[in-house]
Amino acid sequence: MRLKLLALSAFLACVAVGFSAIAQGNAVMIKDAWARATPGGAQTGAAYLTLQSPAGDRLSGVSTPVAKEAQLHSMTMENGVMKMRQVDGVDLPPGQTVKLKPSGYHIMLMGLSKPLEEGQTFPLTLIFAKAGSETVTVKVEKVGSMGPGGQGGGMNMPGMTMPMHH
Ligand SMILES: [Cu+2]
Repeated sequence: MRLKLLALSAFLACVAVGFSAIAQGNAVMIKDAWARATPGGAQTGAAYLTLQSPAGDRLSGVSTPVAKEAQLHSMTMENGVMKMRQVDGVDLPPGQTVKLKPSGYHIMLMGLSKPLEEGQTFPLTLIFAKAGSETVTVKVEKVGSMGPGGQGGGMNMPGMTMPMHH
């Protein structure tokens, strides 16, 4: 019983830490910001995170000091081929959790000043239409990770290493 309680409070503590970026009012909840390590001399990386806006908002821009340019991209399957495209924003419907993740919306980091290495962190600034800008810390996970904390690391989806249109 005591053990169970301990486990529960540890879980709650994790949840609390995960959501510690919550502020009042229009603020957008941002959590699980992570990126994939970039192999070799790759100059392009991708970052992902989870967003929720109680009032509804729109993610309209991103920037980071580690890359020349950060863009919002969508990824869709077309005729069995993964295609990604730049989008000018990602809508955050009120109260809905929006996950930027591999195979969906993502933040493309173009022109990395140096490779992203597993275990590293870097700042990423998100610009919201209503909430203004918010800077979060992105944690770098393994090459090929499918989620924060290295979920599914090592799983290699051939379609995910896409040829860059740059
Ligand atoms: Cu992309």
